[in-house]
Amino acid sequence: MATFTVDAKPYAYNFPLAATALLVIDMQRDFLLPGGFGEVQGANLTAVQSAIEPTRKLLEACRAAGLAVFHTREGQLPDMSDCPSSKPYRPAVAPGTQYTTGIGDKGKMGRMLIRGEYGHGLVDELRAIPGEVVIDKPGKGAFWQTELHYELKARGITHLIICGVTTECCVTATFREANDRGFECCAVIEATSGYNDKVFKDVSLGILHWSQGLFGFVSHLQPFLDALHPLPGRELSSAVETPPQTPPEWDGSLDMPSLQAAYRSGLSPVNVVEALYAKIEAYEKVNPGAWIYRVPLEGALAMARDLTAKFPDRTALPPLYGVPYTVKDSIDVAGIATTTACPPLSHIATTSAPIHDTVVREGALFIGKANLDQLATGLTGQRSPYGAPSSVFHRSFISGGSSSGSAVLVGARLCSFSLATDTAGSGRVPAAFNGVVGFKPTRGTVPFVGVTPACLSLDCIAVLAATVPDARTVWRVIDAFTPADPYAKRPELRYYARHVNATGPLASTFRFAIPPPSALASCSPPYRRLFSDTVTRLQNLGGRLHPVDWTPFQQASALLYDGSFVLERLASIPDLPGAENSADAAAFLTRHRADLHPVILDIFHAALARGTSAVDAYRDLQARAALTARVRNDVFSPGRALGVDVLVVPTAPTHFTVGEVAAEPVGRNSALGVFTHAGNVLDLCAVACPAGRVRVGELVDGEEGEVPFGVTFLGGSMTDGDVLRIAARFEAMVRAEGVI
Ligand code: TIU
Repeated sequence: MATFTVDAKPYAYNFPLAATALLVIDMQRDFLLPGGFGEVQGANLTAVQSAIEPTRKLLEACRAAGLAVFHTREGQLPDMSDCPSSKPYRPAVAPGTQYTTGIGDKGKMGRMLIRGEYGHGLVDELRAIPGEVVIDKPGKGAFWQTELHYELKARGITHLIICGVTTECCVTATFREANDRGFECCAVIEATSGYNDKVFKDVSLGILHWSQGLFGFVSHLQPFLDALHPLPGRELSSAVETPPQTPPEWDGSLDMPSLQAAYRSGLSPVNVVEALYAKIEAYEKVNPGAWIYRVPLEGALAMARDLTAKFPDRTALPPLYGVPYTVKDSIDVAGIATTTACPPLSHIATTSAPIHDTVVREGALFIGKANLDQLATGLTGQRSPYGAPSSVFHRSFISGGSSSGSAVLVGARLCSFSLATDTAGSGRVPAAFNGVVGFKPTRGTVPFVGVTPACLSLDCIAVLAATVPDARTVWRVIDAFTPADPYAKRPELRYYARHVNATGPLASTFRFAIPPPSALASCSPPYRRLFSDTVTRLQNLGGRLHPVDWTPFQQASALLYDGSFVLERLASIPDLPGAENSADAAAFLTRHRADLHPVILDIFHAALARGTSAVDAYRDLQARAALTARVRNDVFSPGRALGVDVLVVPTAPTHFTVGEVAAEPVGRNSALGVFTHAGNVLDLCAVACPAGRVRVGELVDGEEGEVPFGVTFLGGSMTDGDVLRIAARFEAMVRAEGVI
């Protein structure tokens, strides 16, 4: 990772570009312009405004260098329910107070320091652009009652360049809080100011770096401008007000950073769509069955043209601008059928899933809906009436499922990402078999709304993408608390997260566990060998191997298909328009015999035949709670000495051929999930990554070619940011070694 150095106090400040964010504190009208709260406080506004221009320069340089940018705004909710009484009361009752008005009172720019009022907004010079994060905070420090820590960790940020107003108040309060959380911070002298700089500024900043860096570092602006500018391939936005002079460069790659760089240099999404559709047509002849619906070329071109009209400023493009994407066909897109690969369930969606609307709003180009195992039930990709695509690597090998089409389309580079689902491994197994990344965030963080469920209490959205950073980019867009999702995690859970290790040996150390030899024995010989290579690589990356009690994972896995949860799949089948008694699972199966995949029918009939009682179901729920608590407390316990950061497993135990699955469709399907089934039962997050290649002759005598091998990093609930960081480091290593 490129690391930059600037002169600073108490000594040089080093910051890794990809792990650094600029944090601009409270550059709001209320603090900086006449008639706001700053004026009420008796501030010399001209003095405080002196920070605006240096902050603008710093912001421009950081944007041009591709740094993450965060802005904060101080303000209360309109009903002030988030405002401690002392905040307005203390100054108001002070003897001889100058305050005749205060927080919540009407001023010239609306109610002072109230969210949504004009004065609460950022000054025009420092407005946030698409893709930048704006954190609304009720207090002085930016971490209290906000998602700042979660958002920083979600992006793998460990270093903060801090500026804004006021130095003596919110800037240093936030700086000190960030320090406790492990962030390595540097304040920028010219880009911060306060209401009494003569008395406070030097002292406030001096305390930060006193005593060999009590809280962190302080530097001047110029060293940052020198360090950040110019970076190869980037231009300062002020320099590109005229159209680019050189033709746009695009290497044809759909990786998001390549696309974004090409769009910034003038490439049109129209050209991308044209090139892509030619490729799609050609691939259809090679490996059909990945699509259920494709947006016609004319429609895609129209959307691409709309995008260019909507975002004319190439220096301020949203994070998914012009990024072609697909959805698994259990996710609703208004006006298009959602089939869930189950014709009796097919219906034209009247509204889109919120995640679809969100990615489109952030610039993504929707090009179609991907095939899946019927009812999102299966890990093979062999259970759909719309065909069975094979692995993008080899015609004889399965694509994996249930998100079969999603993984194939990303693997064949026919879209940059696909939104899919993962209940028992449906986003991970196909990722492994097509050499792509499958990220299953913590359940209940990404809204599962507008999606036909497979097993509602275990369902989770998954992102399939070419790389870990791409999956992370999509996740940052769709990760949002949604009250409409009854399984949404409480938003407060985002307020707490473990500290970061920003510097020193601990910054690259992590603790990991692996399945015991008895569990790994289910892997094919090449998979065992490649997994062993993975363990060595992780140790070389700084990972320390810890023992783990495998029983809860094994028991959780068994609960999924041997217990009552398989019946929840029947309970999850939504009411069918016009059908009577559709909640009656047995009647549904009988009525739609002809339309259901024979393997799916067998699975459900077998589950019903077990005669599971309500007592069994409650026992399973209790077992799930007990196992989840055990794993939370004893395995992924990041605050404790014995906890591990990640459990690393082979994503699947082997890769079957189409013929092998046809010969034993249920048994081989179950075998595939041995390392994925427990994920959602135990409330874990998971990142499946490519980790090597297998010569297929090692799996099937006489076959030629290669198929990918993948591993999955599983982490405790809400530790997605940490798990992605480890996975990204591993991915960079295997990429650099050329083994994927
Ligand atoms: N009052 C004061 O000096 N500052 C604040 O209330 N907020 C910030 O510093 N942003």
